[in-house]
Amino acid sequence: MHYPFHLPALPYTYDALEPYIDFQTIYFHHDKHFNHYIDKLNHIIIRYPFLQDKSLKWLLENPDYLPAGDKEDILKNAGGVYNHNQYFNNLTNKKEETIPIGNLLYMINRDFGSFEKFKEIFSKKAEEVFGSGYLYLVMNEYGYLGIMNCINQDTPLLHKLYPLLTLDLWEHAYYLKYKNLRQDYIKNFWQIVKFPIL
Ligand code: MN3
Repeated sequence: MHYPFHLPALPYTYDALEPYIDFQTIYFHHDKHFNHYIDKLNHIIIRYPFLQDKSLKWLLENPDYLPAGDKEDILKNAGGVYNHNQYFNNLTNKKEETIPIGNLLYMINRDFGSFEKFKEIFSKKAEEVFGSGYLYLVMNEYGYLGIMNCINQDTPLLHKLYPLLTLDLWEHAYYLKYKNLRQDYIKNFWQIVKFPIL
């Protein structure tokens, strides 16, 4: 028996993002929801030895090679693993990481006008997301930025777009603390978001 995927450890403690995201939310989101996608994906992959040495990215970028009968379930669960990995790695309790610097700052200024303008547009689009899904800051193969919404567990990878920021807008990401006030969760994202160094 070979289970290729494992739950990665959180890159911070469960309470590190308080008061913006609380211990309980992070615990259930990471140890239960995220882990569930890993278990489900492993249970499908176990039946296909040729998929067991493939990366998550490969599974998501090559849907045509996936076994027809399980293709949708593989994409859904691999997407769940990929999106959660991005999301948790893209949060931080280090204030200095919440501001884009260097190349990324240059690209944000170029493609959105300013960092303030980018935050305004991203927040507005996040508030407009309907149902369960994600909002991403993505980069295309030419190095240009855009904002993209995926529903359920779709990922930008299928469109050759790479997420630089991933905001989980499923209710489980905020409901324990924020209840119906999703806009406050979105507003507080800027307090704990980790911008990558490009
Ligand atoms: Mn989630």
